[in-house]
This record gives sequence, C-alpha cells and structure tokens, in this order.
Amino acid sequence: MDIPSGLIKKLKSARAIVFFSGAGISAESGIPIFRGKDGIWNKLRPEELANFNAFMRNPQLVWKWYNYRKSIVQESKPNPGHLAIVEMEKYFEKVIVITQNVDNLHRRAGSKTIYELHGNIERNFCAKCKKHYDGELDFEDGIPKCTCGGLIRPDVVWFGEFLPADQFQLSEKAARNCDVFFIVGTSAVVYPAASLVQVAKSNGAYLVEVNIEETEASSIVDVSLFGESGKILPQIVEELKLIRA
Ligand code: BJW
Ligand code: ZN
Repeated sequence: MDIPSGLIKKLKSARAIVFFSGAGISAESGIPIFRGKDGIWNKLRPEELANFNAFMRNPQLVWKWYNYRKSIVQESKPNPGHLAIVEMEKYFEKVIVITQNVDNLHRRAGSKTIYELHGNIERNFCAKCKKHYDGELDFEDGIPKCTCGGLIRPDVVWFGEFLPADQFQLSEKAARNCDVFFIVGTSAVVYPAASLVQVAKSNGAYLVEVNIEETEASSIVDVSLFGESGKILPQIVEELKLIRA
C-alpha cells in the first residue's frame, strides 16, 4: 500500500505521536481478538466472563478462561507491528502507547511509555483485601485464594468497573497534546477508552486509523489505512527513514 502524502507531510513535522492500540495489533502474534468473525467472544459470552458478578458466581469458569488466554500470551511474542512502534522512538521526540490490551506485548517489544487502560493479565489481586499477587498462583479446586480467604482475581478491568484513574488521565493528556494519533487494531466500541479518539480530534491531532476493516472511528479519522498492522506500521517506519535521511 502507498502511504498517503497527507500523512507523510504530517509525520515530517510531528514531534509527539500516540498509538492507541487494541486487540488487532496482537492478532498477528496469535492472540485472538474479541469481536468480529475471528473474535473469541463469538464462542464465549462476554457477560458470563468479563464482569465481577459473573466472577463471584462462577470463579472457576472465569479463571479457566483467563488461564487459557494467559497460556496463549506466554507462548506469543511481539510482532512487526509492536516492533515498528518501538522503532518510531528514533524519529519523534515523544512516542506514547495507550493500549487496551492486557497482553504485555508492547512492553516486551520495548516501548518506553505505555499506559494500560484495561490492566494486565500477568498481574492479580485479592478481590477482598486488594493485596497484589504477581507471580505464579496456587489453585485449589480451580480458584486461587488470598491469605485473607478472599478470591484472587486477574488485575484487568471488567465491564462496569472504573479504569485505573492515573492511566486514563495520562492517556487523556497524551491525546490532547499529540500531533498524530494512530488508532491501531481496535473496534473503538468500548468506552471510556474509545472517547480518547474524540479527545485527540478536538485538540487538533491528525487521526490515522490502521485496521483490516472499517470501525466506529473510521468516519472521524483523517486517513484510514486498511491492512494488517504488522505490515502497515513497518511500512510507515520505512517512509520515516526516507523522510529523516
Ligand atoms: C486488526 C488485525 C490486524 C484484527 N491488524 N487490525 C453504552 C454506551 C457507552 C458505554 C457503555 C454503554 N453500555 C455500557 C457501557 C460501558 C462499557 C462499554 O463501553 N460497553 C460497550 C461495549 C457498549 N464500558 C465499561 O463498562 C468500562 N467501564 C466504565 O464505563 O466504567 C464506568 C462505570 C462504572 C460503574 C458503573 C457504570 C459505569 C470498562 C470497560 C472494560 C473493558 N474490558 C475488556 C476486558 C478486559 C480484560 C480482558 O482482556 O479480559 O477490555 S472488554 C474488551 O474490549 C477488552 C478490550 O480491551 C476492549 C476493546 O476491544 P478491542 O481491543 O477494540 O478489540 P475488538 O476485538 O473489539 O477489535 C479488534 C479490532 O482489530 C477489529 O476492529 C479488527 O478489525 C481489528 N484487527 N486483526 C489490524 N492484523
Ligand atoms: Zn485478601
């Protein structure tokens, strides 16, 4: 694909860029997305799994799902899309990653500044006393328990729960202050994360979507680049090499 000249022009003068990522950026690492025809939630009902009441009702089932996903994450590695974002740090004063993903792949790729809006699947905490548990957990009858007797849960954000306030505030600040805002591999339907697209737009950022198909964000972006992020983002890096040479 040819990178549109309007985007190249913006990148020439940009100082701060933001990548707002979702499950699609990790799809090429073998991690299933949530929605759409390849989404894991086509087979499993989200409301049965990703909310606190469901967890309290059936913690074994929810843990089975997270342990399954954790095993996929542990076997996966960052793909050329994650790595291209790291490479961009050579060309801009500020590169910030705001991710909805819980898979840690931006960190493993080496991105310096990452805000995690929906938590991290590799961390856990006690639902009762809030104590953190970050190593391997002991499962008894399919459930890990805290020393206080409470249930240990994954440190992720479920429906109806607040996002980590510090991560969201830092993300809003980044969205307000960037020159180019990339929206990569997200359906942009889950709020309040998706509201960052509008925040960036109203503060004058140039909006670039990278996705294999149209999304809720497509109608307000300046340019949509349709294709796999693992191919398109490295292509943008190649353009940057030419621009900055
Ligand atoms: C590729 C590709 C390739 C594929 N290259 N692209 C009505 C209106 C507005 C809001 C609400 C509403 N009703 C309820 C709400 C609130 C609710 C919400 O937004 N619901 C909507 C779904 C309607 N939000 C919340 O509850 C949030 N909290 C909140 O609002 O708190 C305030 C509050 C408190 C108390 C009471 C009431 C309110 C919390 C949201 C938490 C979301 N959590 C999850 C699970 C995290 C843990 C886990 O991973 O298990 O986060 S849900 C799930 O969706 C996960 C994701 O981070 C998130 C976003 O999904 P994402 O990343 O966009 O993935 P997909 O699958 O949707 O899209 C993948 C994309 O990739 C697709 O576009 C593909 O085309 C593309 N793709 N391959 C490029 N190779
Ligand atoms: Zn506890």
